[in-house]
Amino acid sequence: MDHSSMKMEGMDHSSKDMKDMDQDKMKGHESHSNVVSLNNSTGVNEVNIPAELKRNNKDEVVYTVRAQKGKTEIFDGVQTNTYGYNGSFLGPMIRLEKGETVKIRTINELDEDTTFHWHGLEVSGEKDGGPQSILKPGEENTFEFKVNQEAATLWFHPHPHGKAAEQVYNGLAGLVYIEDDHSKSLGLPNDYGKNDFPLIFQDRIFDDKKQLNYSAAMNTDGTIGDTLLINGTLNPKLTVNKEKVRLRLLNGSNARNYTFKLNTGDSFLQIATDGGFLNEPVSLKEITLTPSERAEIVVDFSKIKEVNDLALINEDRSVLLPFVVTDQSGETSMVPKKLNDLSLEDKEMDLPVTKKVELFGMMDMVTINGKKFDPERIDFTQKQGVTEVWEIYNKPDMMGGMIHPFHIHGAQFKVLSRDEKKPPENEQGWKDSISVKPDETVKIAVQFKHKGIYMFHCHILEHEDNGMMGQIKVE
Ligand SMILES: [Cu+2]
Repeated sequence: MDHSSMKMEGMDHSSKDMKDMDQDKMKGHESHSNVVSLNNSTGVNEVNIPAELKRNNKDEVVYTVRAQKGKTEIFDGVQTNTYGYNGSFLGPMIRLEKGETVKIRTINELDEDTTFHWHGLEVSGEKDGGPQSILKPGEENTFEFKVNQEAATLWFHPHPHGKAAEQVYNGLAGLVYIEDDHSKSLGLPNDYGKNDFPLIFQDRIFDDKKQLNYSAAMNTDGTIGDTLLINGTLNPKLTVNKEKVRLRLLNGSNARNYTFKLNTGDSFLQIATDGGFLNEPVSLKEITLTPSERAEIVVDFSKIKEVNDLALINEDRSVLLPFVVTDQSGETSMVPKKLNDLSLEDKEMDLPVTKKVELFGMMDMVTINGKKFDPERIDFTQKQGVTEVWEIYNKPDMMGGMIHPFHIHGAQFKVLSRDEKKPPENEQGWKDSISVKPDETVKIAVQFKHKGIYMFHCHILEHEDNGMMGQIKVE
């Protein structure tokens, strides 16, 4: 096709006015440069594994998802007011198979507006559950779609404008697993809750009555807590056998970034990014996930020598998840050398940049291309099925700036470059969210399979609620 006819959309950010500032004087935002540590997990509670949601009907695949209020015993003997899907806190895991047609019935049983957003799912705009798809209290909506993307770990959460952060904080988040023939043939650990575990990391602040008081905890620059919940479990531990174990990590926090590593310094294999398998497993000693990013990793507990006091820890060595390793040797699952065949060096590399996104600001003064979200404004247009290169630039501010995790609805994209350099190996897979550091430029190749209006935004949920969001119309 003729690329010269494609017009540039977005901001011309050729003048990097902050470039000349003394780097030493650039300090990050206080709450993000000096992040409060998480309390160490004491490991007294086995981590809760979300139930797999049952299909309602044998002949057609129908799932029902209800957003509800409830009370949850997070602390022994204390009832905490929480939100959940089909339960009082968080949600179930919904398993989808590539190629099948699925109906999902969504019901709002809250006493406030909400939406059901399918993060990472490639569906048309009106099924995506963005802020334009409000369900009022008592309302429901059923939508049907064909699963048309490869195996991946996705998730769902609310997206009402200005209220997304609070509703997620209160507990609305669930998992979507997509499986396909290829994923089932690989021999990877896939026994749910036995050697294949989802781990949703969320930090919270509890008040002295052990309640989630969002308005008291809220930070306009991103709410950060001192208490870690994994799958809603306080002080979690995970019991595993001496075998290869697949951990599907989801950063479900409002704003906190995590750098996961084993306290022994042992390495692990990353096998999947947000939207599918990497071409080959990547051996890592640590991995950073910003809000909404996922990674599937495989830890071989049969190869780790020091299993006493073994734990998954954060960058600052706070203990996130102690492991209890049994003497039992496990299944003979494997990690094949070849997992996918995504090409990154092909024609996309030569496409011109046709969308420019400039992320800027802090607190409630956050913008994209100098503008705040306006539901009446379409910021970009793109043709269905046509790949365009988006350039995302994180413009520093007087304080230096902070990482913004940039997310596009309705599409999985490829990362072409970070500051004109090849992305790290573990980002050379399908992504729907990408961290962008201050003064960094990230180029991505984006193609939408479906039509409709989609959001793109910062996934620090308070930034999103404060208007760091735009809309693209795919025609
Ligand atoms: Cu942001």
